[in-house]
Amino acid sequence: VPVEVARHHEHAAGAGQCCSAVVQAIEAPVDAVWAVVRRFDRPQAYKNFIRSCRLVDGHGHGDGGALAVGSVREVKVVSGLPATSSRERLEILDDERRVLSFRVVGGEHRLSNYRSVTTVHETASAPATGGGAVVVESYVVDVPPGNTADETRTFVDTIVRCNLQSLARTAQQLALAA
Ligand code: A8S
Repeated sequence: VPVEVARHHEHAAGAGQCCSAVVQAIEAPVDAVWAVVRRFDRPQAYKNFIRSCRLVDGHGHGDGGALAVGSVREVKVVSGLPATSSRERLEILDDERRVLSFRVVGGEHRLSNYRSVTTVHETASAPATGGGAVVVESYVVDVPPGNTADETRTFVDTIVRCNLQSLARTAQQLALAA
């Protein structure tokens, strides 16, 4: 992993914050994985806890605007979680190095100041799958009042792991259909 990409995962967790990272191997070409990850306007394509998503503050119009740094999306969360919605701002979208980062800027949930970085890396793989990838997703977040850092990491790691497992299935299907 190039050093300038690895650096994106070095979060400075302040007092009352915690951070962690989840790694997922995917048996699909890196481009198929990145094609799903980069769609800041369509997180529900693989994040099963998201019911719907709409852009609230795109810079410009259409796809280009939706995927520009500074774009803000509002996601509605499925029931059963201690959350109903989240407002998230696109911080980094680097198609060359395959880096996406967003920050939580509002919404009704307990994860204040959540920020994550997702990077997609090419790996050697079985020829049958046409390529292989590894996804690294790291985050930093405030520990909510009444919770410990361990509880917060367990909660968020579970969501992120589910998202990345679903991403693996989605990208593998996409690659098989191509
Ligand atoms: C992501 C990662 C996370 C999303 C969390 C951790 C969230 O959308 C859900 C439940 C919450 O309690 C917080 O990449 C929040 O989406 C599923 C609404 C932010």
